[in-house]
Amino acid sequence: MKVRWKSCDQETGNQYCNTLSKTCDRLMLYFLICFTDGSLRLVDGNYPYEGRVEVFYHGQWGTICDDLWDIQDATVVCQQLGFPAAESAFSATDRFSIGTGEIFLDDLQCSGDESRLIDCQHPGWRTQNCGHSEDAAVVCSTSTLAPGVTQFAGVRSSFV
Ligand SMILES: [Ca+2]
Ligand SMILES: [Ca+2]
Repeated sequence: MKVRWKSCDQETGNQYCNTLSKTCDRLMLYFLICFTDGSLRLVDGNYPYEGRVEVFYHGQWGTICDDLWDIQDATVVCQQLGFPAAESAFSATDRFSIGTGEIFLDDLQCSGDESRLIDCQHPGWRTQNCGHSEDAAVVCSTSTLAPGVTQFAGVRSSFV
């Protein structure tokens, strides 16, 4: 994920960005959130460090099948999101709700050293034989790092 100043929501190539702003006292805080194919998020957890894993592809969020889903795959997910490590890998149905929409990835075979989940061996986008009852989920190790989706972009004074 890249973060930089932009004035409004926009889509360029495979990058989809949203600008969020919040006024806090007299400071205007801007957050720019950008996703590219392969960006990840954790959904439906009770905490930011756990949940069903969703992957971004061609402007949409989709799920990942739990076939061959293990701690090495979860390690790559957690590290891609800015956490130091993974605690567990399991099916979303065990603890969280299942997803909707497309199942984008299946049969992931990570070694644990990859920097992005899509760098792991897999049969290809949308090549899967699963239902949403097999959606993959993780719990990451807690740390002081924020999840990658909420990186701080900048501060501008707006004295009025
Ligand atoms: Ca695996
Ligand atoms: Ca499969």
